[in-house]
Amino acid sequence: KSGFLVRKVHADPDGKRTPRGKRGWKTFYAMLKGLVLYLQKDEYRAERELTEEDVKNAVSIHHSLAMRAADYSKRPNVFYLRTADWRVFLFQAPNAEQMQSWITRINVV
Ligand code: I3P
Repeated sequence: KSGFLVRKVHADPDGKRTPRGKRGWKTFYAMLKGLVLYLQKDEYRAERELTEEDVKNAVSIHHSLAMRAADYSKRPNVFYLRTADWRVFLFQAPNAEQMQSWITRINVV
């Protein structure tokens, strides 16, 4: 599965609140491959190799949990992703259907 997602980092490893200055929303082209959610910052190019930055931004979804961010009302179609190391991301999908599809795909693996 792949598509555009807008990401906000809410908590760093161990659940520590991400400091101000690092909490802004950023658009990525996301690709779910196996247990890894790759987030490409640059415009998506299917054939290009992963950059160092891509590797840094990749998120392991092993033992992670995705759920609709029912308590977050500033933007629509936002879901939480809580990882095994207790990081928390918010991701905004382009529409409700895409949001649900990402949640389902992340939680099924
Ligand atoms: C953050 C940015 C986010 C905002 C966040 C700010 O600033 O403005 O959009 O979240 O608020 O800290 P920065 O880019 O300097 O990190 P919202 O869009 O959800 O308001 P927060 O600290 O209350 O999460």
